[in-house]
Amino acid sequence: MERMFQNHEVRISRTIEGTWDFTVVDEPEMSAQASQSFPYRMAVPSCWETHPDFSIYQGVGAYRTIVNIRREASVRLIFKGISHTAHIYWDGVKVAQHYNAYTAFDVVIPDVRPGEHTLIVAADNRFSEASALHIPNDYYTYGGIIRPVVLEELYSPYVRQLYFTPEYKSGEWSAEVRAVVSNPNDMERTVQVTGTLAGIDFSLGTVTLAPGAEKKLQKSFAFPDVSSWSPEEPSLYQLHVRLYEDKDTDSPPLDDLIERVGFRTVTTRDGKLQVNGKDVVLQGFNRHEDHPMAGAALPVSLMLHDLDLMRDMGANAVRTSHYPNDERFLDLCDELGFLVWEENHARGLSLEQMRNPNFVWQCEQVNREMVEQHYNHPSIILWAILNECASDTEEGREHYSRQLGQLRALDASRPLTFASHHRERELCFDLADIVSFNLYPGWYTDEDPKALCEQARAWADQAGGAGKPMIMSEFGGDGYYGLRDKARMRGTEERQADIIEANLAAYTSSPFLSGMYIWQFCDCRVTDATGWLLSRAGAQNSKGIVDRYRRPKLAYDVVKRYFKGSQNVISNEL
Ligand code: ADA
Repeated sequence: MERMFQNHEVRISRTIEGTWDFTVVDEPEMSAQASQSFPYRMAVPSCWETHPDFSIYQGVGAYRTIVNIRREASVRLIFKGISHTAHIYWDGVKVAQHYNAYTAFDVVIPDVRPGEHTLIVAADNRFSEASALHIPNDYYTYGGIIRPVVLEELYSPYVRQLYFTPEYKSGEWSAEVRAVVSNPNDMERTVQVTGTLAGIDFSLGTVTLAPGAEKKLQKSFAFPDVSSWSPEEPSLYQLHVRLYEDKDTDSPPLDDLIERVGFRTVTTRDGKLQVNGKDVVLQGFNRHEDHPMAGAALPVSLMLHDLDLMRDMGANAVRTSHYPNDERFLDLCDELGFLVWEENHARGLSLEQMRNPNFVWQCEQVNREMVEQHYNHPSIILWAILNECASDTEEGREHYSRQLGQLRALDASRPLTFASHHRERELCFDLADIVSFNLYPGWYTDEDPKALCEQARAWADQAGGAGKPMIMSEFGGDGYYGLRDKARMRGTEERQADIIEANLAAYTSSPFLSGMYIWQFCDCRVTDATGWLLSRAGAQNSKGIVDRYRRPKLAYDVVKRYFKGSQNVISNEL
């Protein structure tokens, strides 16, 4: 299942799950050669590292399956995530290519005959100059079809995308609904677009589409009787948009799309962050999509287990470090009322790495796809970019400025931030709505967390961040699961618990903070390489509060004590 709710009542849509034929090849195009054999079976979705023969394989993996089309249609394939570069072949012909593991892409194949067709997906997870964002790093770039694949049969214009923007004014909810309608056919079509939300029927109007054209329709409507979405009561509604033949809404609809939405606002005011006008303090975790048995392709049960553990510790927030997450995880956050910081894909890129000729377009694409695809999740309250990149340089600043501008143009309804480790050298705080610091007192430095946090506030104030809310976006320390010692030396669970305690004691008692995210929820696999960062013992980042199998370390109860003990909603205004 590709989402946690049904997306269509009219459109014929199915996920192509199960096992596909699999092989490894030297280069993607070899996968579509008629002579190519596929001796393995591989689960879809999954990471190939979970197969015993490919646990450390980096290269090209080719997947093949046969799909059956019942009657002539345009076929739309949606790939929710292929790591990291995808090459798609339909009946031996290349139809699409896409970079980045963490965002979806689609391809429409017109006039597909009824019968059997061969779909081949070549996934490439090699590091090279062609990839500016997937690089050797402090997390692992897995290989394969890591998120669901959806096949849709289109017989008419279709609703490609919906955007829902709630607004609260004079004590009442309204919302702007924007529909993007596409015509995959080779003749002009005129369709009517209607919708339903919370029992209210509305019309978005009529649109005429030339062959291959796409148009947007948008209108605002009042929804007087809905309940707000909030962390305490995450009320969700189905937004169901249907297409009809022009002037003929009595006939059955031609197409439909269902989104699930929530009514809430996010604002920043007086140096604080508000959800529905109430000041909130985010208390949560940085989380990598990583599990020893599943790699980056966690099944829904394990995603939910992660959120259940976070909730058990009293967390109300999660940061999708350092890339856009699986939509099903975001769906679960919508359902459970988690507040999500979602960020684009980048971690710790130096200025030299940002000069990769592919950096600009690859960032532009991941930013656009992240916002377009995840726009409707009420749980997402912040967008962020470029974790720990070169925001301390004038040249880096140009990238931060352009990317934050791009996000603002795509979505004016959410505040923007980025996580900085540049301390007093930071040059970009004036560009963001919220200032966020990654600082590791007690681990990488010997500083006192409270004094450092106050110092960080002063740095932000001097560097263009005055009056903006502030978040401690990363802090923590290594704790090797099972390594316990009364001496509490570095790396023991005891020492990690001490570091977490000192940091949480400081931040939960700092009234000027709007949030804190522990680094990190679970231990994660990292690139196995040399160099100070990547030579991590066991090729894993061991700063998890639970280990890779989600077994709690000693720090778990410390977090629980602090997160459950403090009040995360400070005032009630709405
Ligand atoms: C950084 C970075 C994380 C992780 C962490 C650490 O701040 O953003 O991805 O590498 O440090 O464990 O050192």
